[in-house]
Amino acid sequence: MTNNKTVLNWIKEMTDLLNPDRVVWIDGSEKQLEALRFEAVSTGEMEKLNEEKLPGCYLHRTKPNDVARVEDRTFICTKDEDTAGPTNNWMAPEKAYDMLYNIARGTYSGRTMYIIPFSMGPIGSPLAKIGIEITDSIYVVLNMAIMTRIGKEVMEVLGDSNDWVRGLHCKCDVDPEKRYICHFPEDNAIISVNSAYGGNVLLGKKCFALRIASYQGWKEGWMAEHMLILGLENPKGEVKYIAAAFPSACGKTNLAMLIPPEYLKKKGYKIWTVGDDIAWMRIGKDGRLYAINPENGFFGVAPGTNEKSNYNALQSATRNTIFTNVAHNLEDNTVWWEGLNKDLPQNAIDWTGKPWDASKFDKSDKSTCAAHPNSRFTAPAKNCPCISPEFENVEGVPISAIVFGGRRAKLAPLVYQSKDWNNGVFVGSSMASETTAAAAGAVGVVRRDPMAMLPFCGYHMGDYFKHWIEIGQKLGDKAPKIFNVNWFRLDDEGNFIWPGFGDNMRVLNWIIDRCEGKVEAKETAIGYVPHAKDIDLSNLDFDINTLETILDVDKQAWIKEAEEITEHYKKFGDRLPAELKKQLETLKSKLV
Ligand code: GTP
Ligand code: SPV
Ligand code: MN
Repeated sequence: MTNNKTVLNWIKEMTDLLNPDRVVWIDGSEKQLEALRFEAVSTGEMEKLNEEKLPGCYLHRTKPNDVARVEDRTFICTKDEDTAGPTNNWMAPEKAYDMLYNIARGTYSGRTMYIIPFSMGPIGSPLAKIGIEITDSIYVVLNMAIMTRIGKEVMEVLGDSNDWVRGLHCKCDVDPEKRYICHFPEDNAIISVNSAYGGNVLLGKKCFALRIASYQGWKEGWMAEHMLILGLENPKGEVKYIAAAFPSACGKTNLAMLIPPEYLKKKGYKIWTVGDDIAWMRIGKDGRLYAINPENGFFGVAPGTNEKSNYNALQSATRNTIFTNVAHNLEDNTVWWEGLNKDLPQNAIDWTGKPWDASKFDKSDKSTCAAHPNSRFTAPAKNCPCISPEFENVEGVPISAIVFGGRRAKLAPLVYQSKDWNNGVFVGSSMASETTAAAAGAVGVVRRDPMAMLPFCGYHMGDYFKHWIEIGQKLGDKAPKIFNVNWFRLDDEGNFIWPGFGDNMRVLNWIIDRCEGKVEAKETAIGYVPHAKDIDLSNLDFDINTLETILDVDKQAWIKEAEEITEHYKKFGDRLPAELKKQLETLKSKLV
């Protein structure tokens, strides 16, 4: 498929190492993909679902020990340990290559090696980047075919260039003890062994588009961020774009595909989805910040997705979709998950492959769930009813607002605006969130997750903050405004106070109004907080006094928070930008 020497040499080296029985180049043709689907079904790797209800859809189960990203086994392998920084696991490159090649050696024997050329971003776009993933998993090939642009054309665009990312994936024995997800930003290389779960093995996604790309962006003057991108259309037909960073399983897909409340919809408000997980952003010719979504599909959380919470995601997953670790409803050969609807399937197989007993289901006990809490759908972006007309725009869309957010049962107000760019960088750098099922480990623990990039930043986070500050300096007065949101405040009984989902539109409208200078706000120690009357609560059964409680800035609680941020900042030592130190001091002085 190519004469590119750098590619052919690498393939030769990998073939010698892995010893496959067969080598297959993925050309991107529907014929080849269909043959692979057929093969995966015949070996039991995937199950074909009801062709009438879910055309072109398949179900896959991973091993129970392999259901989420493994952050403690994820490494940044730079020559200097300091380049990886205090928030990443580090391994010396020679040691890592040695160990990984020993694990991978000969593991493709009796198997087929698939070579997937893929483009992150529209093929040929000046903002796009190319990768090649080698894998022994058909599941990976078929997911990559949805999540990225793949095939022959990618190799044509690459030509003789050496500017591409080498991705090696080996399923091996899916042994958690030998599972490693390693990144070599200085070599443009990724090696992932002993896993078959999405975030660990779809190497275009977190591994390339965030960990490697964040490093590239640092070197080349752009940004790779864990952000959704949406367009908000007002009744005049004007569209403003917002990029938002929330940690894993904290609502990016939901916000990106939001349907406004009925009365706002009638007025003419509409949301367009550009991306739901990753944004690559750079300064455009006019000096504004432009973003593209490097992906071509959605790898979305299934549980909780339903007609009401996220109609557009559900629609996206009605055809040509791969479901992973959801329940198999044998009644009609479809899928089910907690929160899809109230009809608990009476004849179903749970995500571990065992018959599911609906009578024992207890929402609060995860072990009784039919679908894994991190079960996912892989759906083509073009299926999404609200996909933005700008989705394929090679220049990207201009960003008016950047929004940070996380899960905070207490403290963080529903929404506030930072005072300026550097203050916004401070807000992002100090954000915290309760952990979710998207990564292996404890769930519900508050941790600092700067810019929602803690598990995804491919270099020293102090340098990453500095990079943000420098981008802001270049943008000057054309910089997007920076906000923080929290949909997840809980009452004393543990219920979410804010209705969330579609009603988040009310908050987005305030954000855009602030960007356009159309609405006043209350200045507080942490930033500009809305006057409760300015959040439109029309046609909503939600009391303005309750809204006041979630807009409140509790000084005592923030004093404690500032102390925790001080601790958090200590990790970065002298790589913490002076601008951020100053921001923290200013906050403290305003809280006394
Ligand atoms: P990743 O794909 O892991 O990066 O996750 P994500 O950030 O795209 O999260 P997603 O939109 O899939 O939402 C994850 C969970 O948060 C789901 O269970 C949603 O139901 C829930 N969620 C999303 N938005 C809201 C909201 O506004 N309020 C509440 N209470 N829950 C929400
Ligand atoms: C996340 O965890 O942020 C995801 C899913 O988007 S994964 O691809 O597994 O990283
Ligand atoms: Mn994500």
